[in-house]
Amino acid sequence: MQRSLGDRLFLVVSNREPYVHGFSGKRIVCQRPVSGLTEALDPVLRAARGTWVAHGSGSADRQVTDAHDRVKVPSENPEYTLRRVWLSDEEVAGHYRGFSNEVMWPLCHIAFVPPVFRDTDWEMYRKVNEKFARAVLDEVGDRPAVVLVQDYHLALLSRLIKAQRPRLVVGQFWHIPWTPYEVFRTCPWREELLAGLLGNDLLGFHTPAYCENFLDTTRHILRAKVNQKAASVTHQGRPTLVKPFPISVDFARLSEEAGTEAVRQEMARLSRELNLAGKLVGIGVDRLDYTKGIPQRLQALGRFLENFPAYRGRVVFIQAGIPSRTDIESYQEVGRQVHELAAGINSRYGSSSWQPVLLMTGQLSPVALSALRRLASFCVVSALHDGMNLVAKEFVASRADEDGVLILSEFAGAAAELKEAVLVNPFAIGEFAVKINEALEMSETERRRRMKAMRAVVAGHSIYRWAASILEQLISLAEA
Ligand code: GDG
Repeated sequence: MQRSLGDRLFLVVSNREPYVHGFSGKRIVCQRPVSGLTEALDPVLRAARGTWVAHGSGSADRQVTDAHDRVKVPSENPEYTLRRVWLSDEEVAGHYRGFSNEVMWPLCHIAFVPPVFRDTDWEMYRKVNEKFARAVLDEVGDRPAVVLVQDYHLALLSRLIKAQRPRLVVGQFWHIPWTPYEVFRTCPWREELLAGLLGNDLLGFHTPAYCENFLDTTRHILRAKVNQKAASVTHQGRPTLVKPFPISVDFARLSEEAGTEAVRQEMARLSRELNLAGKLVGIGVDRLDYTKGIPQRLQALGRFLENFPAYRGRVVFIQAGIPSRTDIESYQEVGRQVHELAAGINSRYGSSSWQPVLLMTGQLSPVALSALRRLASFCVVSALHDGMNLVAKEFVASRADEDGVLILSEFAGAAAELKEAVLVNPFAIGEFAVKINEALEMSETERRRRMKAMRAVVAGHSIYRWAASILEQLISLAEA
């Protein structure tokens, strides 16, 4: 990465920051947020020694930044610069909670939760995108730079940056799906959002299907000129390349970490405390989000225990589900559903010595997550719609022992690559229950064959390959 960057600054922009400083009593502590995006990009920034511009959301964030709102991270071993953008409560409410999470998120995911379109949120979304543009332009100054904007919170940003610095190379990666145009056209600000995204020189999605949906949307809504063969779309005389870049994980690190003494000890501790000895363990690891299909997963588990009674008393399903976006009603609702379903299954099938479902709602450490992945006979990813889903790839990366079955939703981007997973339609509960049984009945030889094949896929395309291919594409645009 460093070789291909040369003397160019690599600047990443996202709403969420990779390190959050908060108070614990009087002490300042630094935490990593639970987010696929920051998990994926932090190692890239470390390798590139670049700058990350993001909203400073921690209560102690201002205490650790300098006069230019910058702090070096990670604090114990500084490798790159984090430039914080300060947002008022009102801006966060309109931009993040309102427009980003109640319009863009449901609009781009087919999870049957309708978007809530409010003019005031849209105004705030525009305002905050302008604020980010000022911070980026200030960071870049006159330097040669490659800018990589992240995600759906900043759909208008690239166009704003390019309006000031037309020669700057700007790309954007969209971490969530792009829905068919028939869905996207319901958005009252569809033209502005699309024009904002077409301010990019390069726009990346996880899969070819999302790229096609996007191109189709621009053709229908903006009457933009699409060149399928060149994977490009031209609007108001400006071309944007639209390409798939399936995101990944740090395979080598996860694979190695899984074999460490710390993880072995954590496996023993969890096994003891959760009474897992002699049990077949299943896991789910998700933010409590309605797109992740957690209620469907629990329903399928209930059906499985109903239809395959021989497994009663033998299977423990651990759902790590950290609360997310809890100020939005649809998120509170999914949290309630998950708790009710887990309690229902436990009271119906459980006994004084065995609870089939264990919910863990606190934030887990990387070591604990690694231990859970190693303890599992099967991991369930049952998203109703998911850009990629890193949990699936993390599970595969952690299984250096080449065992364990991945049950994966057909509607997660990861299904396009992890073809040796047991694929499910999470809406089809009966079929899903049968797949859980299939996973548990699978022979060791077959489990190993599948896991080996999936490990080869993830190892061959780690997060560094992902970043390098986007960067190479951006640099070749810069040099063109
Ligand atoms: C978006 C897209 C895309 C989860 N629970 C805990 C925890 N996690 C970690 C997981 C994983 C990350 O959070 C979640 O990543 P995902 O990819 O599953 O999902 P999103 O947050 O929705 O991410 C997604 C991603 O962006 C990247 O492009 O794959 O499709 O929606 O790393 O392990 N981590 C900790 N405690 C938990 O309880 N520490």
